Amino acid sequence: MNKDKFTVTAALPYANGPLHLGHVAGVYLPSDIFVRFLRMNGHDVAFICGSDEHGAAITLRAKKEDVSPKEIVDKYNALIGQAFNDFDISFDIFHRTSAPIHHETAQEFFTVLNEKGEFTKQTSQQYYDEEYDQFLADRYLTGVCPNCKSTNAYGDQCESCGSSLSPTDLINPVSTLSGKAPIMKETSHWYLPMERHEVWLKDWIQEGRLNGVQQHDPKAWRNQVVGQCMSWINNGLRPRAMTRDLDWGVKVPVEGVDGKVLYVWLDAPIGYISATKQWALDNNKDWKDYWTGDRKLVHFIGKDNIVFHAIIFPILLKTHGDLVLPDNVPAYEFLNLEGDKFSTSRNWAVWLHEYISDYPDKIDELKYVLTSIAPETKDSEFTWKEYQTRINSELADILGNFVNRALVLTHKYYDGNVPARGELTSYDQEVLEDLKAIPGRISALIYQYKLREAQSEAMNLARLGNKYLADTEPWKVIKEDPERVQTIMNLALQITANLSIVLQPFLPATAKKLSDFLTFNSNDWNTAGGDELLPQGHTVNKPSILFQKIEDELVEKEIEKLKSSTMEESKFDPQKAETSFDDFMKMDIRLGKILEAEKVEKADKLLKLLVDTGLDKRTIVSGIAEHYKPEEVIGKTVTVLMNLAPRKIRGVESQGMILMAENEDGELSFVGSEKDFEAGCGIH
Ligand code: B3M
Ligand code: ZN
Repeated sequence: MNKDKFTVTAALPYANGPLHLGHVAGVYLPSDIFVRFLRMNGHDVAFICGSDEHGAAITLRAKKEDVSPKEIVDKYNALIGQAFNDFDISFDIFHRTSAPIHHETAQEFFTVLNEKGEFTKQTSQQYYDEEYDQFLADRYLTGVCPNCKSTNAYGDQCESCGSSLSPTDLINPVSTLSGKAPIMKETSHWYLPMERHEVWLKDWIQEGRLNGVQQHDPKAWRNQVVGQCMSWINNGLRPRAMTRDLDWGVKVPVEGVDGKVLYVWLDAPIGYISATKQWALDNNKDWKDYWTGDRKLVHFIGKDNIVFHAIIFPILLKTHGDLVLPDNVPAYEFLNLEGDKFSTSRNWAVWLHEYISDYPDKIDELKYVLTSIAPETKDSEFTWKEYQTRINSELADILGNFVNRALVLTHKYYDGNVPARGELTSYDQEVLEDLKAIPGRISALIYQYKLREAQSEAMNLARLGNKYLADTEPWKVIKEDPERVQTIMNLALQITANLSIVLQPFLPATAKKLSDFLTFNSNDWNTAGGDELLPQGHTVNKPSILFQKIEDELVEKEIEKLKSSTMEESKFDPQKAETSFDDFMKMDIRLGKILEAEKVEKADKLLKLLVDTGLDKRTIVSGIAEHYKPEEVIGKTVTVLMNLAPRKIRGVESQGMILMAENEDGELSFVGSEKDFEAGCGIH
């Protein structure tokens, strides 16, 4: 029997917000099922997770909530940890990257690689916010996407079109700190020359070989994982900066270097190792056993983390030396919600902690639905209607119904004692064949990370039982052939006992209830398939209802809640960064009256205006010529920004600016005076 040893990791969630069902379906639930199954099969396994508490994801959230990064990570580490606990995700440890042991571990990693000459040091010009005295990495910059022209692309990625960007790709970049245009400033960083690793990476990812030795079966990796990695590699690997100018994170451990931290991807994945170290310390184990030798390392992640786990982290592990590379990186596609993407900013989400507090007795129900629709090979969708259908027509009508019938009839006919088995019909024998084959089919699927099919195979056992009772109709046969019914009920009870085993990885609470009904308990997967788990005369308890049906009201209520709490994506620009009263008061804004207007030569958009400002008559060049003819604007009362530094536009000096309102179609409108106030009146 396969007794491989495993270290299984689940992506470290950023401690900057709660978890939603997309995270659960695509990382935490599948990894939990996999690990529960491994444990039942006697594999030596460590199941590792923790919160990712560094990076711009955290500091930006802190700024938004106007609290310190530490307050943010403490709050969300606790919230997420509690939700995992309540949802019964069976991590061996849920650690955090702010722990000192993690900082030490990540720094040691950096130092080893640095001393081995695995980094290069490069100086470059990077965007810098003068007001905040800070370099602007990744998400600290927004601007116009060069590809789709969306106005709020980030320095590392455009969320509208999905293209990955670098800060200098952005058109009109703006600092998210000050809201101002950044300047360029020189800085130096440590880079990982990824191009050095191209050759072995290709062999390892495509063939599963490392230094000529077969490491894993490349066919066991999901197509989209291999595909994404190879497209990255074939596009040419480039040096990637491994440090950042930030003060929140793991400090770069080099003498004399200040204000620099490790890039979050040279920090977070090492969190798997530091968490293992902490767990080993707490449990009298040696962490190295879990990261060296013939240990199988498996990373459960979302598809947006593929290259970090299948390219960058393996480079770090290999160059560090003495550590295993992942055996598999089961990456999940995305789960959508009621026809739309999950969105934290728009609050289009079902939050795990809210679900748990609203439906504390429906944990397994949610697990069942999420595994049934898990986005294993393509994006999938959660709807409350499907939630209801799957629970009612599968869990309640098939599994619940079968278990209930089997146990109620056993009490009715035999006082709860398992009856003796008589001669088997050929139908009985077929059913037993199926019963014996199902656990093997489930395990084959789980070892291939096909958990969705594996759960459906486990449900086939309940289907088998349900059909067996429906076909054999013991409630009718009891009158003319009570002996036959003893055999039927014996078999039905053996099926229920098997269900209490094969359902454990998927529905642990339900399997436990079943065990309690049956006064039978086996955590050993190898006992599954047995047809004499419950001996004749063994006494079972009276059952209670396993699954309550989901009413239409619940579905309606949840959809209503989703719709009423979501924030519509505004067609207008988002509010700009905060400004001070003093800054506002520096602006001199007044009413003005347009006296003369003419087109500026060779400039389609510009009108040259003579404006009475109450103080003087001055020339202002305004970009409104495509919207107004000169004769239309003469006599209009408008709003003038008086003290904008004079600028030469097409050879004409403009001494101020006319403020205009603009609608979503790009039409312009003057902003004037409702009561016809005269030119020169101040606007404050
Ligand atoms: N926190 C990114 C994410 O949540 C990151 C994963 C780290 S895994 C080492 O998508
Ligand atoms: Zn774009």
